[in-house]
Parts: sequence; structure tokens; C-alpha cells
Amino acid sequence: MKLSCILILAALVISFSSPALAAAGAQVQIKDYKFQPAQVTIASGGTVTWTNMDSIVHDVKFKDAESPEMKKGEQYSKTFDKPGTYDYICEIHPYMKGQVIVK
Ligand SMILES: [Cu+2]
Repeated sequence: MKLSCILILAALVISFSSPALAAAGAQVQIKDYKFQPAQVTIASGGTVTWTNMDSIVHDVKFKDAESPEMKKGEQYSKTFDKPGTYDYICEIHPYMKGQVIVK
């Protein structure tokens, strides 16, 4: 009887804590002329870090911010304090598009 109560409680805790929790931060790889994943969702105050895996130079350009040109292996991080949807591109290859959703 007690064990079944504990199991039910455990199931409740798991079901309440798992649905769509926004991650504190996210990693995006720039690879094969794509942002992977192209869309990340983070919590307000979280940081996204991009890593260029391609041999050619890319950057990350938002309306209000732009990374330096990134060579292979280089990283750029940006912290998002306000909830919203933030679109970005690679300015060198404008068909490369990505999106950060801040909850
Ligand atoms: Cu690029």
C-alpha cells in the first residue's frame, strides 16, 4: 500500500517536471552551411553558443548584434534576457537562417 503511494507520487513528480521545460541554454553547430538545430528554445537569461564546424567562415547576425567572422572551431555566445523570438542569419550566406525562442 505504502509502496504504491510512493510510486504514484513519483509518477506525478515526473509528469509535472518533464513537459517542455525550456533549457537554460543551448548549443548550435554551424555545419554544412546550416545552423543545427535551426531553432532552439531557451529560458530567459539563457545563453546560446554557436560553434563553426565548417572549414569556411560564417557569422551569426541578429538585428541588434553580430558575431565576428568565425573560423572553423571558433565559438560565439549570446545571452538572451527578454522573452521573444529572435531570428538570425549568417551575413556571409544570408540563406542560412536560424531562430532562438526565449521563454
Ligand atoms: Cu555562413
